[in-house]
Amino acid sequence: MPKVHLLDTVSGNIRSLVNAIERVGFEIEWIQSPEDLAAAERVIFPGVGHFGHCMETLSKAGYTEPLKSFINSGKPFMGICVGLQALFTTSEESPSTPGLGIIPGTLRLFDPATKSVPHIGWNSAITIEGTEGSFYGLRPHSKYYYVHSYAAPVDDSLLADGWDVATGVYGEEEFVGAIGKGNVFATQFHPEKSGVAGLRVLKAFLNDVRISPLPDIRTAEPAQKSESRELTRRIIACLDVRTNDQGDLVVTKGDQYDVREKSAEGTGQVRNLGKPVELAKRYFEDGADEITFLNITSFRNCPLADLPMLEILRQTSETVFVPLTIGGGIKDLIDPDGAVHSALEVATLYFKSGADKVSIGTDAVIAAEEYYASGESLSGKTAIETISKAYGNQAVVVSVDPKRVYVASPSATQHTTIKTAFPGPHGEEYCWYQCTIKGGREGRDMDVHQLVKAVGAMGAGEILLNCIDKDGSKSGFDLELIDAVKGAVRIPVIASSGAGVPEHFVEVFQKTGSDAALGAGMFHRGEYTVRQVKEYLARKGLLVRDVEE
Ligand code: 1PR
Repeated sequence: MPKVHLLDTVSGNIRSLVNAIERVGFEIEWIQSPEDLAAAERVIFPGVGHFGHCMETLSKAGYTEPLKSFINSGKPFMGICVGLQALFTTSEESPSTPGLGIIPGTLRLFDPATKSVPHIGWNSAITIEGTEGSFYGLRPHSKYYYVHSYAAPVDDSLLADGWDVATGVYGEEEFVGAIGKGNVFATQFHPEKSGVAGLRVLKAFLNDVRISPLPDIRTAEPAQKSESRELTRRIIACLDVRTNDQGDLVVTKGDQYDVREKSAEGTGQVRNLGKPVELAKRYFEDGADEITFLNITSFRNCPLADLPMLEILRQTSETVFVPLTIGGGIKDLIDPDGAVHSALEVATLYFKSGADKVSIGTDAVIAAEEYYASGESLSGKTAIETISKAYGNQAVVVSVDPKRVYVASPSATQHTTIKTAFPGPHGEEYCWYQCTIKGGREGRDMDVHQLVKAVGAMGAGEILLNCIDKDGSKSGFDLELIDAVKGAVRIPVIASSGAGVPEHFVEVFQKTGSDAALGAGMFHRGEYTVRQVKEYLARKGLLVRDVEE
């Protein structure tokens, strides 16, 4: 097998990239010291997380000058995500830390006043006319997976300086999605997470097949909606996983979080809807934009290294090239032999096994309670803070499990209420959303507004907004809840719970500002496929990522 050198100084989810490179027929050789760079023929540098942290790690390990020399030697170099950003002069994320300075310019924070930040999801990388000679495998109608808060603005001086630029559009901002000149090629998006379109880019770079000039379609009237240059509507397939009574790891699905079959005799077996790795692969092939695994029983009393979800992720990441999120049990853990592991260690193990994001439920509520008890001061020690500091806030999702508490009037509670169009059992016209922990089994004296504000302050990158009242109901998402949460935070919100038909996805995107929508039961039961949902959205004029074969 031909080889490529991989420089991984800032460890994150490198497994997906390794799997993607192997998938397109190349073998990895690791760069283990700065001296190895001199002998390398082709290098990929997948930076992750914080710009300053990445540059400082490179510098401390002695890589800065050897990396510049490699790039200046004319041998093929590819940067990914922060690996692209590292090529620039500076970043607003860490103004005092210099980048490699190969490309003139400063990375800027997306404007959070007008849209959710980070920018998460599938967007374009469309070449500006006449500038495609340094690119590999990019197609104007393909969508690529981005996750970042800072980006390089599109600047004429880049073009004047001979850089080829491909762009995406987020809200009112146009940003650099890919950039290249001579031997340098870099993508802000993650090719290893961009399905078939991303594998095509990697394969072309590794085989040195540059794209031939393509027309500039930025100003052309899109022939189809899917040609539009913006973020698509993200559809996420969610798999709740646990062991059943026979000891097998299964995908299950509850009604209001009760996952046992109902029978005349009472409570029955845990519902078994399939095998996690198989189902994830099916949803990927069907066009799911992301896959989320929720380990709903957290495998208490299991040593960290033996957690079954680690193997599920390892296997899934071999065939699924879209982002993978893992939730359940992300907190400080004590092994049965007494060994203590921090939440950061737990998350690290998941990232190394193929996860791109971790989702935190119970521990986030406890941390938020402590945040308010301490007068809204940050301890720096919570799982959210430590993981987002190490891996970037885009890697930390907070999964919220709220349920409605009806009240006759707002004055009946100290919590933030909404006036609901669906009154309570005694005609109550108001409700607040109570946060729960331990899979909905325990309600806390905290409302969803308080929770999302606190976790936003701690550095969470995204909210996975479940709703216990709606879970498994097939009656549509709780639009009132989603509206309330969108109004309270700037980070992206994933709508979850209640999807039963494709129309529910259209409704949630048209009537709320939700950034993504998640379905579970309707996919597992085979009532609709992800592809059918996306086709329906497209027919209704909503932009979705086409499934590429
Ligand atoms: O608290 O950090 O250990 O995380 C536990 C995680 O497991 C949380 O994310 C929590 O939401 C989840 N969880 C715990 N118990 C259950 C349960 O069902 N008994 N599942 C559970 C939550 C809810 C959704 C579901 C949607 C869509 N599952 O993710 O997939 O409601 O379903 P639908 O489309 O079929 O309506 P921690």
